[in-house]
Amino acid sequence: MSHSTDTPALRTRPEWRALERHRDAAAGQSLRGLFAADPGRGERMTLEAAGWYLDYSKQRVTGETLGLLRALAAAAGVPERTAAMFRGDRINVTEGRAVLHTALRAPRRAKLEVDGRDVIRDVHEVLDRMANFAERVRSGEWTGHTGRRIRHIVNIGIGGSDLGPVMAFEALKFYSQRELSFSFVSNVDGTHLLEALNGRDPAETLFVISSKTFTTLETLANAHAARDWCLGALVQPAAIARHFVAVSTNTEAVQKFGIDPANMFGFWDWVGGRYSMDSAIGLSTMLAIGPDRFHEMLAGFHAMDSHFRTAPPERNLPQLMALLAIWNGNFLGAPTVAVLPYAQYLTRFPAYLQQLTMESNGKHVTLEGARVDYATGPVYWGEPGTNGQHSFYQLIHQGTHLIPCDFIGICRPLNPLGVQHDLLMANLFAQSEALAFGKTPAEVAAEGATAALVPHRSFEGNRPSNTLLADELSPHTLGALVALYEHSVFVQGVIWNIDSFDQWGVELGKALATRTAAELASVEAPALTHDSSSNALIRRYRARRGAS
Ligand code: G6Q
Repeated sequence: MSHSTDTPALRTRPEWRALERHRDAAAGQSLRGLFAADPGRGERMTLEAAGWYLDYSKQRVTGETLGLLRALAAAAGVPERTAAMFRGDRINVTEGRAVLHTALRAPRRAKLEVDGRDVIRDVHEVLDRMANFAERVRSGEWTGHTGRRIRHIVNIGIGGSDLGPVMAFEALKFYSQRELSFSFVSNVDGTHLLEALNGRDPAETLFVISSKTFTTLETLANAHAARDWCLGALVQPAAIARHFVAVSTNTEAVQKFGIDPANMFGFWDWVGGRYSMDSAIGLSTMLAIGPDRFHEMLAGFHAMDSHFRTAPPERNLPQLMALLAIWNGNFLGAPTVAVLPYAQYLTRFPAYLQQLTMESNGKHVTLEGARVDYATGPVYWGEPGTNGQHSFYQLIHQGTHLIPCDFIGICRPLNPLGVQHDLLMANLFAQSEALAFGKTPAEVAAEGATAALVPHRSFEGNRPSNTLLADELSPHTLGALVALYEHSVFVQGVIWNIDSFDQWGVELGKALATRTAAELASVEAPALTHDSSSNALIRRYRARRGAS
């Protein structure tokens, strides 16, 4: 562990104190004032990397703020910790693991040894096996048990084994093979699986069971139900080998389930679930878009990785995004961030980002185990624009909480339709402008509003936002976008001195339900020893769930 117990507490660092003084001195400063004083701000406060252009001029920062934030990052050891991550040091200290998702997208020629193993060679071996399999399914060479072509692919997984695959499938649907249909089943609610299988023919359906541990309750319950559904029609156990493949690190459990290890695609303990969409967990993505496009996506990830690793702090996009997030959360007190992609294909991106950011940085103790006395990961949420404008934007514009926004837009539409893309983008630009500059009571009055209505129709403005633009939504830009947020999350975690790569809260959930599930299953009324609320809820449920 690079940090010892004498690491200075974050809030006592001189760099943190300097930022507090700077914040207090700038109180009352507004985006209107900042733009008026510096008309070139909108062009200057921008940064471009790996196909993404960030305009951060509508953040409540000046050059001085950024300098102070960079000093904080340096003092917190961001460069050293970044090098340690890329090198394969065990920076996930509570699990004693390396954190090497960046190795998943390193080019074949790259070299990285961890514990004497060439991990890049391992990565490309699996990628090649995935490509071979994906091509066989896509071409129709791989058939089901009765010789029929595979037409439906069902990914069964949850959390990191679902959110990345489903987000990437939606994001890259334009590039997908349309004769194949895809479903993503995660919830242990039987409805999810049954609706996905409704009308499907088992002889044409391939299940990809995605589970790093192959012990996750939801995934195993759905996988067993899927196997029963399959055997209900195809009868012979040999059918499983043609209709089930697994993505996992647990060969023994995969074999026990009945999947041929030849049809298992592996990964490693140094890939965290929420950082795994570019590992074999991306098999469904590769089945959809094909190996070449999948490699383009990996190249996009890698382009952002290289930028993050080598760009100086003043021109480092993930570090900048992280520092803006720290400024908004820790110094301006914003508890949440809204992610607003103006791209229908990015419909699942906010959900994906929720896991990436909140599971990584929703931590309350430092690496050394001390309770933090500052806010850590903010709540991420969002919906694609323009839909959100007709629901929750009201609160962002006129509510009492400060909610920084990340707007994401694409310049060239994949599906041009009349003027609709211009309309979409006009809305994005108009929203960030309105949030930043608002509308003063004088302006509202000048539009003829009655005195009684002026306060209701005024907008304070001064709401900060980022705008991220890419020329097009491609596998490459998607990979770069995900890597941008991954590294931003990492830098924030380094500054907060927390372990961004463990997830004890998820582990708790995995353990908790087991006892209660046994109590629900028992025929005799069990002696319940929970609190009175939980006891009563369990009793009521048992009494009312019906004969089944
Ligand atoms: C991600 C988490 C968690 C995990 C799921 C599924 O970082 O660890 O979301 O991905 O709990 O776990 P399995 O892949 O092991 O089924």
